[in-house]
Amino acid sequence: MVYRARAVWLLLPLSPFVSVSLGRSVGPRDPVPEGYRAAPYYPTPHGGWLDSWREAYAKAEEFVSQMTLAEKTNITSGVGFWMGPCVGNTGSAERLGFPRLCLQDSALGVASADNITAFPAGITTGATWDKALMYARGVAMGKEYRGKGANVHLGPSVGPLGRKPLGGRNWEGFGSDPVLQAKAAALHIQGVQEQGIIATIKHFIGNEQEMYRMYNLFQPGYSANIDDRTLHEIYLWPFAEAVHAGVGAVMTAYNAVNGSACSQNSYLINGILKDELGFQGMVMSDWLSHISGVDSALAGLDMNMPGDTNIPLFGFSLWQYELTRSVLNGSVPLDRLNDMVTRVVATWYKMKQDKDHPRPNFSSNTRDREGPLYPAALISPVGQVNWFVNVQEDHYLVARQVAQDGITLLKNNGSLLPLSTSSKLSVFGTHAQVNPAGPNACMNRACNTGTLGMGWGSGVADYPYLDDPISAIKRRVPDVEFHNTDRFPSNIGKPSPDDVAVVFITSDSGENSFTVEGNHGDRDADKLAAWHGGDKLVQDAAQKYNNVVVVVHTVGPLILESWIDHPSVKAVLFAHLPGQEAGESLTNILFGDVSPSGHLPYSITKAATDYPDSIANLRGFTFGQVQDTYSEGLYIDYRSLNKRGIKPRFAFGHGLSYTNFTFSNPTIRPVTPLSLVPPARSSKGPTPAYATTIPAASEAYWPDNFPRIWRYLYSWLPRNEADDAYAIGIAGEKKYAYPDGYSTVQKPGPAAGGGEGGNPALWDVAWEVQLTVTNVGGKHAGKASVQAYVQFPERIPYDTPVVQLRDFEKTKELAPGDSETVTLRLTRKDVSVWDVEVQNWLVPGVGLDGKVGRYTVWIGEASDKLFLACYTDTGECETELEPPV
Ligand SMILES: *[C@@H]1O[C@H](CO)[C@@H](O)[C@H](O)[C@H]1NC(C)=O
Ligand SMILES: *[C@@H]1O[C@H](CO)[C@@H](O)[C@H](O)[C@H]1NC(C)=O
Ligand SMILES: *[C@@H]1O[C@H](CO)[C@@H](O)[C@H](O)[C@H]1NC(C)=O
Ligand SMILES: *[C@@H]1O[C@H](CO)[C@@H](O)[C@H](O)[C@H]1NC(C)=O
Ligand SMILES: *[C@@H]1O[C@H](CO)[C@@H](O)[C@H](O)[C@H]1NC(C)=O
Ligand SMILES: *[C@@H]1O[C@H](CO)[C@@H](O)[C@H](O)[C@H]1NC(C)=O
Ligand SMILES: CC(=O)N[C@H]1CO[C@H](CO)[C@@H](O)[C@@H]1O
Repeated sequence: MVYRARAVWLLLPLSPFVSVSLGRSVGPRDPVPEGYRAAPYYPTPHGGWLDSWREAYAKAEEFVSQMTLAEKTNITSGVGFWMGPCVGNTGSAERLGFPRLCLQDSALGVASADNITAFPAGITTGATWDKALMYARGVAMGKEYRGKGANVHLGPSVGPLGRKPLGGRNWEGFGSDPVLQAKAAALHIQGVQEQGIIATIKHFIGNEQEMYRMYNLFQPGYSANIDDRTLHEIYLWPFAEAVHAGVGAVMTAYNAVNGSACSQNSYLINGILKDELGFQGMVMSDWLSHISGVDSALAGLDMNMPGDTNIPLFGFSLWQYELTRSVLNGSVPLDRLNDMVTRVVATWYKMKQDKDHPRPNFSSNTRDREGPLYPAALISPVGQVNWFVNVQEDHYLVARQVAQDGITLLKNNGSLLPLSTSSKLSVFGTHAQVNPAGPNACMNRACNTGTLGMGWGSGVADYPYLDDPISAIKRRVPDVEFHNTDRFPSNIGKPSPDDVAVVFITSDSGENSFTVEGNHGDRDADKLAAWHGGDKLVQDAAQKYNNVVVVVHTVGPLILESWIDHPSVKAVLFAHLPGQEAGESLTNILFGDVSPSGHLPYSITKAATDYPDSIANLRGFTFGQVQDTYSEGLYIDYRSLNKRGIKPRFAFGHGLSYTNFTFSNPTIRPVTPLSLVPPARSSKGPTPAYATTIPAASEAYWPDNFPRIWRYLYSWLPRNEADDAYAIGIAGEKKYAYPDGYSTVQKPGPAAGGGEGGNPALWDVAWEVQLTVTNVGGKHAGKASVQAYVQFPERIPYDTPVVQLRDFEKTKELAPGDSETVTLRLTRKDVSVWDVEVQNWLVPGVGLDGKVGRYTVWIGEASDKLFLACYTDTGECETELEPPV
């Protein structure tokens, strides 16, 4: 979420999040369907038991043991909406040298800042299928966050995962498959965190539509009802991989899971995330989703953002001074607060932010040099807030490479592409040109005017510039004819047979804090049709021209049936959401400087109804809590289509090139022998130990004559209130009404855990497949995408999707005739299923004799172009096979 505080009137507490703190009893609700249950899981596992975090925790322990109660509760909470330079600002412990932390959107660049790079969106990055680029984009973004003095990058996003094609924020993530999301996220995190910036994986979990996601006065946020196996094998998978990559922070989702809000769901945070996945960093709430004080702390939340209750700007918080009170009165054990604060401080040490980390030198509230330091205070001290530090370096190159290598050629009949710069070109569509009012004219990009480089909402950044397609085309073909309209002009003369029309169409979506042309975040109005009559524009152009190239800027799949088979529509390029480098990245492809090498990060069906209702449609209004039940289980996107034998128009992973590749000489090699059940985990190492007695009330007293800022959130209490709370705590008679299943006894942790992301043995490489990729096209250089899908053995006691993506690689640019050897890996987890009875990852192919049965590793360029397979039982590989789907 989040807006820029452009004007003081915006600060009036007329927030679009009109909602109140409802505590734990949240209003009338439709019952959660039978069988879905949010089980209690207490207490929060202490952080610090893993070697990889040992040093950071040792430093944190030393540090935290010197902190007072009010210092501790100061840094586990924001200080209020619009109370500092960033979208989230924590309190500080200045006495000890701990700064206010700056948390900043978005997943595609530093939001609301100048002189940054507006990178291509996640979905475009996913479409590159290029690990090196996923990492490089993360490195560049991390450098920009650091240069601006931020501490925490609020990305990457893997939830939504893309279950529903209409979902509003799918474009912030990398595509509708857990493995594509997971590998992209892990590489992004690695790139960002190597720059000393804490990455945040979000939104945990089940945030697959925008509509009804939030709790408010009248209605709880919807409940995503997810069964255990589906959670593990689909939605949790990228989070597990992110934790395995050492991610420093996790943001919870607005919605509920199994009826319990994600910001206070003890099973999810304490159980799944912190115990099973062994997450050692900090868990924050999404903005203004904090609805309980004591309960959320017990459920494992470590930081509330931006600090306010869910009606912001009144100066009220459920933590800060209230958390101080809850510790003094004995309701939140000091042990829990110590763990919360240790997690925050350890994460800060882990990214080495104690060493010369810059302070924020930008303001997300204004672009002026000077401005209020605390805009929400109305009467605020004023000072310099922007230093206009240019952090771009040469990152436009990475941005352009991602935009270019994400461009996905879906169709190229008669090899119309690449175009010659001497062809007579006519360009149609308003989306070829930047918004005439400027690329940032709409707040949070909440309009679809001009070139579409990103969706809308909090997941955006300001464009430093937008290299639009028409400018880039004009640089190549100066006398191009541009028809800046979405209605086909009636006065077009008869084109000659070789003339080419290039038609730009779009589909947009975003966060539901804004409605654009009737779309409430999700694509609920335009659905899977192109906006602004784009499909008609293509049809009209195809009536007139023999050669039509369609360029699609889109947040996700569209239904293309009204024109895709038209003989004049020869070429279709999905350019996804290219960010600032929309122009040259496209012309490099259009005119053949490079071959397209993007592949679809989702399937494009022939009809919206090719998916079951639970995926195809958004959950609409009901009184009470909207129930979004994942009745399709594992079967989303291609898993669903393959199961039901429905051929999509373009399959997941599809993408053409100007050249052709062959895959040859496949070999498979067992690496680590597998057992049915993973080897036993090791037990938890020691964690920091602190005194657990209730601290003195004086640690919470307001200092005398403190110059407080109106509505700013502080962690101190008036002397009498601190004393009263302390008296209750020490007497210990009045007990908090703890939730069912509450306990303070640390658990050894589940068998499936043991390391970051789960049992470390899950990442043992089980098989390695190698093959040779050769460019046999003869004319154009190009990069090939190599995708590995696993098919589970027959006759196992689990229903598994026909094929599931498990690894992918992209070759370097291969000149005609050139080859590259590509290696793909399958881990133990890749060949396991989550057994809900055993509560562990089992390798169902392992028989009673200990031998591993036949897993088939299918290799190809797309999920429906799998002509080559290797078998784990015989160690043989075959080529020229019939694809399994
Ligand atoms: C939701 O309920 C299902 C069915 O009881 C259960 O398998 C699953 O673990 C629950 N998930 C969470 C996160 O509580
Ligand atoms: C909490 O943070 C604020 C803002 O940085 C600071 O003014 C205040 O002194 C801090 N409180 C404590 C107890 O350190
Ligand atoms: C302690 O304070 C918290 C925060 O105000 C409150 O929710 C809780 O009920 C209090 N506990 C007791 C035992 O009074
Ligand atoms: C970028 O920084 C320069 C100063 O280095 C400043 O003049 C310019 O206005 C900034 N750009 C934007 C878009 O704010
Ligand atoms: C491809 O073009 C040929 C003529 O060049 C035409 O016969 C055929 O129908 C076209 N196919 C499609 C799918 O448009
Ligand atoms: C690639 O292979 C296809 C199918 O064999 C063929 O039709 C096409 O002409 C080839 N393209 C190139 C550029 O070699
Ligand atoms: C508040 C702050 O630290 N601002 C710094 C931002 O970066 C510029 C350039 O490095 C410094 O001059 C400012 O002091």
